[in-house]
Amino acid sequence: MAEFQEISKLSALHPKPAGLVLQYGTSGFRTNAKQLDHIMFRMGLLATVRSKKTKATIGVMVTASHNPEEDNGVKLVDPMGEMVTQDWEEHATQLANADQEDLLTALKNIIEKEAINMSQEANVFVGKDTRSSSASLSQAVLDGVSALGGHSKDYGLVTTPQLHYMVCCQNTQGKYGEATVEGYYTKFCQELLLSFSPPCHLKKELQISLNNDGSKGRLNHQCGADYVKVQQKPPTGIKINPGERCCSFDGDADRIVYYYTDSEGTFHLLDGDKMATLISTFLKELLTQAGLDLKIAVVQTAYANGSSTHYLENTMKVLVRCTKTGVKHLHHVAQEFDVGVYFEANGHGTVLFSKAAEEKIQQLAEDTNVNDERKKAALLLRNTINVINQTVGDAISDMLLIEAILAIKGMTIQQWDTIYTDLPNRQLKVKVADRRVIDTTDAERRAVTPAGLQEAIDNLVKKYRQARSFVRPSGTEDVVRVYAEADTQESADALAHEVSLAVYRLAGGVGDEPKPL
Ligand code: G16
Repeated sequence: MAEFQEISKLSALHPKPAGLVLQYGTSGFRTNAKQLDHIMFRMGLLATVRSKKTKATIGVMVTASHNPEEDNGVKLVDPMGEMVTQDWEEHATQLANADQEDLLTALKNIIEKEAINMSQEANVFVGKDTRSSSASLSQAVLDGVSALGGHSKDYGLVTTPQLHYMVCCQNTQGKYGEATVEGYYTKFCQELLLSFSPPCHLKKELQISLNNDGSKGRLNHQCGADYVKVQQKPPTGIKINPGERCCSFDGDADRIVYYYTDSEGTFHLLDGDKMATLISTFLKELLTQAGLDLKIAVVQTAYANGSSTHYLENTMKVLVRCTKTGVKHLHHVAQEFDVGVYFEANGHGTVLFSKAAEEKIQQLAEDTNVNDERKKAALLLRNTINVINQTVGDAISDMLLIEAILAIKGMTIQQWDTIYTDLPNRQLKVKVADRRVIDTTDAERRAVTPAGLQEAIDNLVKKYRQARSFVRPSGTEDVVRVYAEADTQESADALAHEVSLAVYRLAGGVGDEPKPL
């Protein structure tokens, strides 16, 4: 086929460094930007083939999200704006790691296995973040698409959730919204201000001052949602007055965390767990007021603070489910419920409403025979659906939703913070020679390998009160992540350190031994 000759020629312009093997991780491929040119070209090929298979538009986002500026990465977006399915993650790994001379064979294998009709049209949307490497890497994606004769639309600089939104709009023929950046702002921002304005005067109250807007400094360097969450402190160089409500996004704006400092200068973090609690409480109250019998659940990961799970299950009486890290996992579990609120503690999350739930809410909102209280609740629920980006966690849409809820409830960030008290916790990273030696089970809460590691963790946890700890290999950075919580910060820090040492000793640590905090 003519396309295949073209691929041979063009792929030589995007050669794979010999011996380089990269795994499809938590959210696509991610590593130093210098190693990614061939990956991008090949993901352009894969997205084109996926588009032919699904007869729909596919998205490719060039970003390394929370990683340091010098990294980059790629996220593939499926037709309804969700992350690409797991069997295609395997295709992606095959294609990414094929030696230069085997690339065509690897591609043909996928085409054959998936019974792709190559004469089918293909359409790929491409977006990129602000990293300096993103321009040439997104060009490599576009080259891959055109090598297979696919059509592409380059959205340039967009957030990851914006690209997910575009793909969903395109494939629903505009039902979800208009597939433009303007359409995005109209749907999530303008409608929010209009629909929530009468009851809460949000428009008047919401004054935003922007810091670290990308005009200077390095992306995510001592700032951003991941920095604030993991370091448990505000971004460096930002002046915060006591009680001021602040939030930080990550590098591609699919995560958000809130925070403030009190009059004593103590830092308070309101992470994904606190957002899940506020949102699910708000929705549950509205469902009750509306008299709608819809099943609501909160989906978390092992990183969820024990206090949040306890509060949701025991005080809010909300169903809680735990999955592996990665929004793709949370998203799928959330789809099992009428209303599925999913948030990772790191601030990545959204709310999903089933079709049936949306219809019931819509019917009630239009019903002229219901009392005022039910009607008002139904209208608020409908407006809430309109401002949520259901394709993926979205920092902008999440922020507006939180702002609306706080305004409607007349709640300050301090009041929100006191709904429950987080157990002190600590997250650390350990460098090991090969992080794949750690295998986990039970939604990553227990390590199966290397031998003796889980036993060591269990023994360490026993030393502390209200303690819990787990370790898992990161899917976005070359590190093992360690999480610990306990009744005091000193205990959480000590436990995290001791578990880090166990990882270092039993899982092949490299460099210096972890030091106490
Ligand atoms: C990605 C995923 C998140 C995950 C995070 C960290 O976020 O989308 O679901 O929590 O990586 O993953 P890991 O602990 O495996 O490194 P982002 O915002 O970096 O794309």
